[in-house]
Amino acid sequence: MKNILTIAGYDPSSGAGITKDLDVFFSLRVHGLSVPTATVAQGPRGVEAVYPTPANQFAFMLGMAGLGMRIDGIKIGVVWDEIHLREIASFIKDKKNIPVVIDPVLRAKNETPLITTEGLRYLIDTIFPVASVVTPNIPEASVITGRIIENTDDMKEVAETICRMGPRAVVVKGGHMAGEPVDVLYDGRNFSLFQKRRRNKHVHGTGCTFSAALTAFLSHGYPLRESFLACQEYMATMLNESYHIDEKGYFYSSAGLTHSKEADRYRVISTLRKAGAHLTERNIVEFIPEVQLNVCYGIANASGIEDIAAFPGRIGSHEGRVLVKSEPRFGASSHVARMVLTFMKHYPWVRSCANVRFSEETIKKARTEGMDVILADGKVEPKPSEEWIGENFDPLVEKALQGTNHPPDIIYDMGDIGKEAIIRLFAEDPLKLIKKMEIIRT
Ligand code: PXL
Repeated sequence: MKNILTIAGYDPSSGAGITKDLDVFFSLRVHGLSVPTATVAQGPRGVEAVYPTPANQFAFMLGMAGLGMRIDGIKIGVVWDEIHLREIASFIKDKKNIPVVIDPVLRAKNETPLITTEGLRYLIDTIFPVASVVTPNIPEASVITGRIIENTDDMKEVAETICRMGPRAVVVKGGHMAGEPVDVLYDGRNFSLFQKRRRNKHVHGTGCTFSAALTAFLSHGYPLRESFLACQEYMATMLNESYHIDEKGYFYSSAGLTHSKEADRYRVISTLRKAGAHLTERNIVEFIPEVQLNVCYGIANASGIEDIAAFPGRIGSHEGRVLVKSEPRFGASSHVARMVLTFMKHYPWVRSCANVRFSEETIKKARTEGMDVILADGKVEPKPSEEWIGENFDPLVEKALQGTNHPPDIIYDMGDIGKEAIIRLFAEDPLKLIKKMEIIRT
């Protein structure tokens, strides 16, 4: 395991600084350590106050971070003052062969200063020369070089100017420029440009996310250009998934949140695939209704059909054998997905459902086996409440669940003219669902 240290400000709202850096480090499978230079008191509407970490406490914590463990990379964000930088300088003095990424944070979005004048001087004079990469945005690059930056050529020039101040490489981030933003990487010899997509969202902590990811990729041994490109992909995912924590104010992003959702989507698909294989192996063909069978599975906190995976075209049969015709996919069913979405509103841990062929024997067997079975009234159709989007709502399931205080295994109806009777079988996941099918086989 690699250990990476972030030396930066603490943002209690978890949008920037060390909370953000740690989130990114762990998501990129490195262990994160942190030493706060200051507490930057803020919320989604911006910074209110900066409380620098007292010099002796800061020095002590930095000493602890270096004790008894190898440090494989260092990221430096908000540094606040020269007293902090002197400690940082002595800490990194003997750390020659590891990436040291400096995000020269000068001001918060609302212009609150996050470094003193003496701090900035010391940062440039003493810390830049030992940095692997410095990652200013346009306003920061402008202050550091005293130049006005209006286009990509200006960005390239300031990248060269900053590189002459000592770091081995410079990334000038173009998010603050009009038009389609470009990031410029200069490695002391060559430029790499990356054209980004403009997003009309103010996402808090993007600079921290970028520099933390860059440190992680570099410490994994990616070359500089590959690290820069990997960061671009990482940033795009993170920005796509950004969210509000309050109706007003900045957007936030979280690597933990984004990656756990991706991991959950992967788990959902692979579990459904296994369930498809079990259906075939055990040839549970008698449960395939006329409309054909589907089995679905949702991610935790599923909020719409796109969060529920199922088998496109449903599962049929041929010559008495179960026929799984397709690979499970998200958004592939609205029918069973609506059932499970409605169920999950009441019992969020029950995330899988199938529409099973109805027979009196099956219902009887389920009851004998101690299952909780509800006969739904197919005629009553409760209206979705305000928060429901129509397509996520199954009135029959909703009606059946009103008045329950624990999740039933089965909700069935007797059908109607031109409408087949159906058993809706529910379980926590598709493998448990298949087990329930095995139990109710007659
Ligand atoms: O986004 C710059 C930044 C970095 N680190 C901390 C911050 C901010 C901006 O507010 O608070 C701790």
